[in-house]
This record gives sequence, structure tokens and C-alpha cells, in this order.
Amino acid sequence: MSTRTTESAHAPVREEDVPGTSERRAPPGSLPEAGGMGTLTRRSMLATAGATLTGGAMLLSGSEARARPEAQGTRGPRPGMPGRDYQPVVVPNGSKLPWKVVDGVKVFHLVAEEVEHEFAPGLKAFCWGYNGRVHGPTIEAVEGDRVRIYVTNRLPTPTTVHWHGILLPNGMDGVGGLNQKSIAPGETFQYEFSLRQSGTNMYHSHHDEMTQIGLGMTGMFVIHPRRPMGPRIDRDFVILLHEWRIDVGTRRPNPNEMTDFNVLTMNAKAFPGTEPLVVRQGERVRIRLGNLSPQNHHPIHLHGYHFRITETDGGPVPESARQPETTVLVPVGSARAIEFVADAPGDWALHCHMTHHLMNQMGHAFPNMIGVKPGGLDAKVRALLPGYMTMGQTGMAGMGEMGMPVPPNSIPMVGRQGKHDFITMGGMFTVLKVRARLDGYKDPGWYDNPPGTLAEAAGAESLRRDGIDVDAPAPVEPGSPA
Ligand SMILES: [Cu+2]
Repeated sequence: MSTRTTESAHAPVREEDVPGTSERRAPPGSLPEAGGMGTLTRRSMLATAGATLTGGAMLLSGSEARARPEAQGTRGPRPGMPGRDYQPVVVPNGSKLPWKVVDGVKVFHLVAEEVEHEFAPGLKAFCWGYNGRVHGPTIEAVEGDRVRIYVTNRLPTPTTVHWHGILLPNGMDGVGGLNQKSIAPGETFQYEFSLRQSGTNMYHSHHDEMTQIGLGMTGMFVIHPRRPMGPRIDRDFVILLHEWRIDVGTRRPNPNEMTDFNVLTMNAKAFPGTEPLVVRQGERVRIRLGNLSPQNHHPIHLHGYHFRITETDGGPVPESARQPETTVLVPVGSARAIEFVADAPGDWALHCHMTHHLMNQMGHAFPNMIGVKPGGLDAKVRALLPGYMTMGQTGMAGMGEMGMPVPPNSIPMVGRQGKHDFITMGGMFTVLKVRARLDGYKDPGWYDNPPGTLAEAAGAESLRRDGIDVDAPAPVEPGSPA
């Protein structure tokens, strides 16, 4: 028997840690298969899948029985139920994949298909996703659950699904060609495995990865622990990070882009399209962040709080290793969960700290105009180009606010009006709204700052009292006095 170093009591055991040669044959029942009746036509497959889903008892051959722990007389625990076994996660702007229990197995159905998706008001594009959504619906299950996931391919090209970070038999891992036959257009495959871990994981296409992940074929896969770990979480959010290249004037993300992404998203929405995270003051909050962007790592910064990173997609972080943080780096192909107690009321920014990830489409392609003095230039150019105006001499902040006419189907610079002024960010930005009183979890509007707790223009009396002379040379002293 091969051995694994176990780091905690929660370390999972691999079903397949058994002696054998390096070229093992996949045990029967450990490869995803076309949906039971050979290759299905598109028209018949939903009906067939439906029949299979409600088909009742499943006969196991002897070899299948050996491959499945519950058939060895150690039947898995009963399927985990929301409310009883776990507190369901919240997916801002997102969706969840429904399921049903058939003979003790949780059955899901993912449909890979083209989706017209709105990134923010004003920008729609044709992406690839699952079940009419970009990204795919969040899959939610419980440690110990056995899951059977049907995948129907309605794309014009083959695909597969990889269950990212989930420990499973090799033939269920979803890498096209390496682990399984790719799922041809019109086919339905079934994946089946038991969840021997808990944590924050993901799923994504593993066929023509650059194209299919780049077009949005990703989703989150949350596995709750069978027995709760640590303090109870009141609000458990799921956010998947992504980046896209959508040239102004087009309606299709360009998956061939390698460096210059111009739409940065949380759950496939760019600010101001992102829904706020609404929390009651005093609640314990978890935010699960996944990153399946093509190229960039995202340092996600939360204002107003210090938090601990409690999970990676490799499992829980031991308590002794949870250092305090204000920014969590979520590398490509990784997930991180952070936790904190929401004791400070307010509207707190939650955003990627890469400043180019806070812009929308035109920020990246703009010439550097800082400090340019147009003088009489505008009038001269207007003779040739009516309506011409030099822009950007003091930066980008005014561009969204001016409400300039923009090309159709584009979000060039937009932020949105906030309570106090215009919010000059786009992209990977959202707001954590913490309130003492809430009417449900719908958006409570902007925060009312208590008197004396808001930065405002300084009054003459304050300036005089504190000896601040705004016309004097700006005070400064050496950082390393002699
Ligand atoms: Cu970023």
C-alpha cells in the first residue's frame, strides 16, 4: 500500500492508492461514458437523460462493485441536505446547479452551450458557458456525497469537464485524450465519483483549453464538510474571477489574447454590473475566490477589515498558519477562502489591486496624455474633426462621469455615481455592504455615515486651530535625519 503524508485529520484518502504497475488499467466504472445508449442525438438526449435520471435501481457488476466504496459494504453517508448539513453559499450575480437524489446519488446535469452574456449594462457578447450561464452554475455538495454529473455538449466542437482540485479516480479527471474520449457535439457523458474532501474547488473545460476557458467555460464546485469545522459561517459567498479581451465593436471575446485583457470580472460581471455582498453587522463571513482567468493572478483587496485565509483548493489552512491579511493573491488555477467577522458597518470596497484590472474596455489602449496642454489645439482640430476634444490630460477619472457618447455595445470607461461622488472604477470591483439593520439581504442602498465620521472639505476654523496654511510650501522633513 502506498502511503501519503497526512497534514491534518481532514486529509483525504485516495480510492486509488493501491499497489499496481505504473500502467494501470482504468477500473470499470471509473471512466466517464457516453450517456448509456451509445451516441445520442441532440434531440433525444434530454429525454434519454431524463429517463436515466429517474430510472431507479442501478445494477453493479462485480468489478464495478470493487471500484465503488459504497458497494463494498461501507455505503457512504446519506446525501448532505441544505439547512440540515450545510448553510448554502451565496453566488452574487450567479446561479447554482440544481440536483436530485437517485438511489442515494446526487445527480446533476451540465449543458455546455453558447450563451449571450451581459458583462455590465451596455456590453453583451457571445460566450461559451453552461446551462445558459457564464460562468457555469455553482455546484454545491457535501463531503461524502456520491455525485453523478451528466455533461451534454451543445457546442459545435468537442469538450470535456475537469473537476479542478477534486480527488477522484483518474478516468473521471476530465482531461481530453489523457483521461477520456472527448465529448462530441450532441453527446452526453456521465461522470461519477465520491467526494472525499471538503473545500472550495472549480470545474472547467479541459479540451482546447485556451479557446474554451477563454470563452468562459468555468464554474465553482463547493464541497461543504460533513462535520462543521471552526465557527459557524453566517454568509458564505462565492466569486469566480476572470478576464476577457472584447474589442470595441465586437460581440465575441477573443480567446487568442495573451496579455492585454480589457474586461475584468467577478462572477462574469464588470463593475458597475457587480452585485454587492450584503452582510448583517456581526456576522461571520467567508468569501470563496476562484481564479480561472487565462493569464493573470489577482490580488483581491478588502477595505475596512483584516481577514485570515482559511482554505486553498488544497483544503483547510491549519489555524497556526493563518496570518492576518488585507489582500489575498488568487493565482490562476487556484481558489482561496477568506474569513472575518463583519463588525464594521459601511460600504467597503472589495477589488483587484492591479489598477489595470479596475478599468473597462478603453483604459488599456489610451495614449498617455498626462500633462498635455492642448491650448488652441482643440479649435484647430475641430475644423477638421467636428466635436474633437483633447482628453486625459489629468487622467481617466472624468471619462465615465462626463457621459460621453460611446460606441454601441461597449463600456469604455464607465464607473457609476456613488453616494458622495462618481466612483471611477470598473472591472474587478464590488462592494461589501455591512449594516446593523437589514431588510433581508437585498441591496440596502448607500451607507449613512454617522456625523463626524465622513471626510469633508476642511473648515476655516479647523485650519486656523491647527495652524494649517494651505498657501505655505508643503511641509516635509528628511526620512533619515543626520
Ligand atoms: Cu486583477
